[in-house]
Amino acid sequence: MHTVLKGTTKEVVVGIDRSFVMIGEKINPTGRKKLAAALTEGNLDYVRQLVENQVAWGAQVLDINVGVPGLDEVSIIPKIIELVKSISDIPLCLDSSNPAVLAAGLAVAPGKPLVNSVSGEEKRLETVLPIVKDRGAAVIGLTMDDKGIPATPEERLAVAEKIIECAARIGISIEDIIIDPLVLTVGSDSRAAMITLQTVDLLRKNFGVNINLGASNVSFGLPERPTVNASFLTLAIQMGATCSITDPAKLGLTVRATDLLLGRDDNSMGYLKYFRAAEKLRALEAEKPA
Ligand code: THG
Repeated sequence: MHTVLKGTTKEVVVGIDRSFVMIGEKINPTGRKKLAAALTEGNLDYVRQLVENQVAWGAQVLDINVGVPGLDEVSIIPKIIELVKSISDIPLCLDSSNPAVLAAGLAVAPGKPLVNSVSGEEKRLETVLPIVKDRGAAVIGLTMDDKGIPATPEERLAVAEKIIECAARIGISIEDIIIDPLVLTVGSDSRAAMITLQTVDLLRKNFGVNINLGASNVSFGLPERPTVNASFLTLAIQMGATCSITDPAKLGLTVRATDLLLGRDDNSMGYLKYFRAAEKLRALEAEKPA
């Protein structure tokens, strides 16, 4: 199963037989005061820096979330997308729970974007899926519904099935759906990661669908988060996850090493190329004045 995303010129294929796709998470002001302030003040230099940095570190898609309380997201998201388009030609992942914001973003997004996200909640299925269909976009489906996030892998699988069926009814094919089995923090429930991993396994075996994870969520509240995130992502890729909303500067080497270990990197070319680029970036960053 292949999900094809397109930017202005770049095409990215998500699939179990492809290298794992990193969706850069950093254009998201949640918990990031500096970005929230930059978006509020209309200071696009900082956003530009985050875009360039993530692309340099190997992000193949960029997540765009402009949700700052009190800010008019509908008018800001097109401006941010135009900025990203002027810097990079990679596909975009529009991250909002507000259908009006998604529609405003989809109107200016290049190629074939990814919508983040729909869920099994009735109202969201009704409002988001038609927008996705009209634009010919792909969509992330979260395994939660009107009752919340199910506790068991089997129940999360059932929500995924509902999303896939609703989408099919209005003409969105399963190739254009990426299921996100949701990661909660292991800091508050030590079984949280296992439940997500088991859901990944069921999704792969039952539907063969592409699977995304917001891998950084797993480590909230814990020390040494990148290590926890990297360990989790490795396990998830082995189980069948095919893309992740993540920080490529922190997780890139782990992701390319996992591709190599799983036989998805002929002659280690992807890993070696990534390693050399990362070495150069680190040297540049070390030279920069603080
Ligand atoms: N699934 C889907 N979409 C998502 C998520 C998901 N979108 C939002 C989120 N989860 C993924 N994005 C982030 C972005 C940042 C962080 C975690 C997830 C994060 N930020 C650090 C913090 O808050 O402490 C700040 C790090 C920094 O400053 O660089 O951890 O699960 N479909």
